[in-house]
Amino acid sequence: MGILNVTPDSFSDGGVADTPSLAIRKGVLLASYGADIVDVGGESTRPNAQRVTAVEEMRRVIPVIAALASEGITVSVDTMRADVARAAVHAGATIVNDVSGGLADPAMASAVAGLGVPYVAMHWRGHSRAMNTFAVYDDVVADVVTELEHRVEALVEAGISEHRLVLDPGLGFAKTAEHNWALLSHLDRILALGRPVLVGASRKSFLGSVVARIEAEIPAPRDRDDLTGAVTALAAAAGARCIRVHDARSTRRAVAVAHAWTTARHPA
Ligand code: PMM
Repeated sequence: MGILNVTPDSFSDGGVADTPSLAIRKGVLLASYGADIVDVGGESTRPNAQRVTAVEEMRRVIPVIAALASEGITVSVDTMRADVARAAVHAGATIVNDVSGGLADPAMASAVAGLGVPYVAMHWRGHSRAMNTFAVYDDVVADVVTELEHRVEALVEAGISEHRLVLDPGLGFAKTAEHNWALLSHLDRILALGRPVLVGASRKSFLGSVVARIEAEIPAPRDRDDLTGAVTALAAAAGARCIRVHDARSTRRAVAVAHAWTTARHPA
């Protein structure tokens, strides 16, 4: 899944694609480099980000989604709002990616049920401006698994069929670096919930913190694609079905390495 943030303020690529024509070009490029899905978002979720209005979010994403879908590209919409999800699917998106797992907008679950599209439900505890204060767990893996289980129950109750649900541990959302590594190293516990798992580690700051132990400087977000590739290979080998990333080409290669590794271990 290639990331297309149509925002002026995302943490690693904000401003790169904040006009529709630049965004469309970047989306086409992501697909040509091997992204199976292009994930279009119009609201930054970086720590301390302020919310934008639904009207502004739609103004940013809808023309881009319509153009990419008309090129035959599979598009997901990264939104916490039911109205934006609905407009995006009408414009050609075929997947809804909600970092709040339906918690930010009480109308989201029934809207997605009505739209009948796959839904990525990420583990989430609160909006970006306050999320760091929620990074408190007894046992992060057990707590995230339990909270995701509760989301699955509520989403199915609202009418989303279980086979359309994809789960995501929500790396960096109300999580410290230690929490993120614990979740990545226990992906099997999230996979045991029985749904496909999406991992979104791309360029996040916990990757930079690893380098601080071996190098003098923490790499800037744009200089973290090799670290993202290492996590991608490990996550794919551990069974993640989808990896959400900024750089599609290096990810495609990392996934190919994971595939070669796992198929050599379990030949058909
Ligand atoms: N991370 C971000 C945005 N959307 N969606 C899912 N499903 N999982 C994530 O981890 C996730 C997401 C924030 O990262 P960005 O600013 O690089 O898009």
